[in-house]
Amino acid sequence: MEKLFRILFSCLLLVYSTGQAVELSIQKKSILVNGKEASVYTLEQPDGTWGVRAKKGEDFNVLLKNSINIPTSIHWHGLILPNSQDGVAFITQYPIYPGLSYAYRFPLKQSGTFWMHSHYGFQEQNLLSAPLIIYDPEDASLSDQEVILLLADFSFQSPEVIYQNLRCKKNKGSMDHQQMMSSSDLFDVNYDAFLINYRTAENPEVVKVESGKRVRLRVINGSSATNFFISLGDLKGKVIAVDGNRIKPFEGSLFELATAQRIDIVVEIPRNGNFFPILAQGEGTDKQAGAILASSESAQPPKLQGKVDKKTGAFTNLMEKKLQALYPLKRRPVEKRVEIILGGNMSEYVWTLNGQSWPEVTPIVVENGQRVEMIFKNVTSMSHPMHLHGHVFQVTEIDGVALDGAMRDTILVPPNSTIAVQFDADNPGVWPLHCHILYHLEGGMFTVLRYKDYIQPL
Ligand SMILES: [Cu+2]
Repeated sequence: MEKLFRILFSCLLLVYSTGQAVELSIQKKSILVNGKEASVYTLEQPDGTWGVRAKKGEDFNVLLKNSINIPTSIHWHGLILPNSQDGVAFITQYPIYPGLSYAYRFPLKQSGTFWMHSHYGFQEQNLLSAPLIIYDPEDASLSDQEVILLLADFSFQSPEVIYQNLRCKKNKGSMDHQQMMSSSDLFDVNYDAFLINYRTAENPEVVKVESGKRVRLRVINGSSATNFFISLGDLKGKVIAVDGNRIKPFEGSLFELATAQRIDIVVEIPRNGNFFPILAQGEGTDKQAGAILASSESAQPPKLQGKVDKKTGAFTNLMEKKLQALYPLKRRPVEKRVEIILGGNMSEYVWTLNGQSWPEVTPIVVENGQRVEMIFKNVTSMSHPMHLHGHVFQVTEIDGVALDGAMRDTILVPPNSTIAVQFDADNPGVWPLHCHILYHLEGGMFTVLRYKDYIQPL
């Protein structure tokens, strides 16, 4: 009898833990940019929820359906997950073909602001991305409300044409090349508009907030190729996390956010004033996106401009040098040191890691259990946001200065700069390591970190 009860009980437990998968569908979406309609992509649940919200400790349990007419794959950016769930087409899984679904399930070890995006073809350029927020009940006291702001860069030109033009432009000859290099090392593509949550500055999202309350801005740079300066205007902010990882609070009102990075900023809504614009201006450009926090419903929100008078300067790593992890890596000797030269042949728009261009690359091999240091040396005139899948690393050295820097999954390496990061190799698999400027990635700046003796599933 007791045995029967025990069997019944474990059956009940099994049913409970199986849970209901979140249905997430890859769809087309129509948006309005500069008065013109455009067709882009999105990831939505049946009730219209954009992306996924989940809880730390629970399972990420998603049934992903491809409802568009081309193959795709979706990567869960920043998550520490089993290699088979990483969602990169032809590395850890085959693409999901039109009409088919793919089930993802793994325990969520982290909490914070993450995102998801296509890792197939030029789809991410067509805005195939969405927020992925993981809550920890312990974080509830940090703010009274949250606002998710996903940044994007938009062009009416197709990414295929943009890429062809980049290759041709660089080929036009040394004179043009010189001119181009001096004027636009800060960005590759002249976008028609920058967006926050699919909207331009002229047609911004207006979010209701309350005077005296603390709002946690979860800002995600989901752009293809743009670094953004995030301006809080009159508000003062306290950064509490970058790339989903807590840092020691860092105050300011203007922050740098490289492609694919995230920043969580807590702002207190003042009692005087009704509207508080949050602006994101593209590095080296005079264009911006915006959203408005509104503590008044009666007044008319101010007009925001998509184009401003002054272009921004270049990113520096001054902010990065000041960030300190709240939960740093435990100190231990480095057992594997890997130098990675970020290079490129500008005349052909070919980008390289240690002189190699994907897919003709020699994987970086690490052993399970090793403390690994990766030293990125950028010898090009452009900056590169380098992203490692399946791991979180700590920034430990910038241009020869040691630091107890932020824990991240994406680090911007400025021109002529050397940045070292460390992590523990504790997640066996074959993991992409690449520049997140999508046209640099397409131009070859992609390799894999492979665990010794790991058998690649594909
Ligand atoms: Cu790059």
